[in-house]
Amino acid sequence: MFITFEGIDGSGKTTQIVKLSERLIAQNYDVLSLREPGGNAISEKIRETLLDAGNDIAPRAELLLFVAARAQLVEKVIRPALLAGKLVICDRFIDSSVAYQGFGRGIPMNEVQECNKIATGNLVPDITFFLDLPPSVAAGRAAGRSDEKTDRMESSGESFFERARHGYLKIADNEPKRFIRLEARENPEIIHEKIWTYVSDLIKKRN
Ligand code: Z5A
Repeated sequence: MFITFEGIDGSGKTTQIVKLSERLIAQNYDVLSLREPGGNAISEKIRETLLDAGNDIAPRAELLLFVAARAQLVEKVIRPALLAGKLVICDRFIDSSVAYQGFGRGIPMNEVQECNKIATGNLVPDITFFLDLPPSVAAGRAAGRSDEKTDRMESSGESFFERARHGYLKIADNEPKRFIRLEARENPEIIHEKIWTYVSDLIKKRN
């Protein structure tokens, strides 16, 4: 089973992935947690390039770097893990490119979708949790982590994140069965229980 998490920076994906994977592991599921861009040596190198605030990267080059990192992760890590029967959880996947490079940067959607298809060989998550948070609230959370330097993507400005959020809401409208919108301002435990209900239902259906 393949589960992904989406949402703008600081929406609580990491928090929820930790809770979900710990609960699944406690029930003896074989869980692999990954992040995008990253999850293997090559994709982590691409991540460094993409997030380095000193790099001036053109929008299409940015898209191609994100999908190159994705192609490596799918081929070398995700597909083998799924074939081995693992439950794979990934922090971001195809929908991030649609939201950020498509809606955020304005790259035509057919180009983004085509790049995603090439990178993944049409692998689509079984379920995706979209933690929906207004960018202004996310910015407040980021300010609470002021020890970290702002990376290249985080420097893109609030209107960019508004467009990305709008993109996510569009995906939620278009794919309501797979792409589940959750209110990210709720208590983390309440969000986790909602996610758990979806995941345990899906596991039951698969067995
Ligand atoms: N990107 C792209 O453009 N295209 C692509 O195809 C892909 C990615 C794959 C990767 O960032 C960047 O790449 C990202 C999108 C772009 N750019 N931005 N901006 P990243 O991997 O470095 O980070 P991130 O994924 O954007 O987010 P994050 O920093 O890891 O945050 P998070 O995981 O969503 O949130 P968190 O760490 O769980 O929580 C943030 C804080 O909020 C923390 O202090 C928590 O304690 C707190 N929190 C969590 N939940 C709650 C609730 N429910 N209430 C209150 N406070 C909470």
